[in-house]
Amino acid sequence: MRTLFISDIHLSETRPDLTRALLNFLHDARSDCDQLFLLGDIFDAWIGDDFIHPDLTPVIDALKILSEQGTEIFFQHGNRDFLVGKQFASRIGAELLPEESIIQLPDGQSALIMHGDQLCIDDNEYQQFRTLVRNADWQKDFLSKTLPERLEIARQLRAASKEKNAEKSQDIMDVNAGSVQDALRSAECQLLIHGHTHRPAIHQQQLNHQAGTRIVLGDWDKELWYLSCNEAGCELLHEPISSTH
Ligand SMILES: [Mn+2]
Repeated sequence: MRTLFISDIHLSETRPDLTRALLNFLHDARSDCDQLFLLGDIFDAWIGDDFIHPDLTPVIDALKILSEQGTEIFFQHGNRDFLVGKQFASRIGAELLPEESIIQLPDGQSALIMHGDQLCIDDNEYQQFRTLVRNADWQKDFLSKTLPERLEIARQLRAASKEKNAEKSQDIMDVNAGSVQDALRSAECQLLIHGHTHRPAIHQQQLNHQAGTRIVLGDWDKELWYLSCNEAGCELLHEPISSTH
């Protein structure tokens, strides 16, 4: 039994090396992956299931093949691809998960999984934005616009976020320790798995006098990161991404 977790690949037509790396990763996963969890920001932008950049269709096909061959695929939204919908999920044979889910790992441990942006509560500005764009009416209104309109809004939002983030301290953009504890306490879990911060690590922390663990997945840039879990436990792994072939 093998379960894999990936997040923050930020696939886009501007990074064909990331698309190739993911295609290789999914190909390798075919032989022995029972469950694949996509924990958000797999795509750098998503403006609706009705528009997928042609350069990304090989990824869609590879995910579909993987699910058809028996790997269960689960998808959680990130702050970039929060508009991924049921249509896309069914196209790849994946199940869309709520933004916080509790799952069981092959070693029997329960884990709370999420993208992780909801833990960054010190970033007030971002949390306000998150509330806005996660609102069903806002999403419905956005998706009813024409493709050129949606592309333009997405471009503006990205530019604004880049500008704002440049002014923010690193601490503000990391998770808030209290929100991690609250999340684990209310889920009654000792293990949290998330992405988003691009700070891959395994943190041990104290929770109500009990040991808690927080595993942070890495983003894909020069290296690809994944968490691999089997009956013996979990390993956070990384490999270089080749830009040449
Ligand atoms: Mn993110």
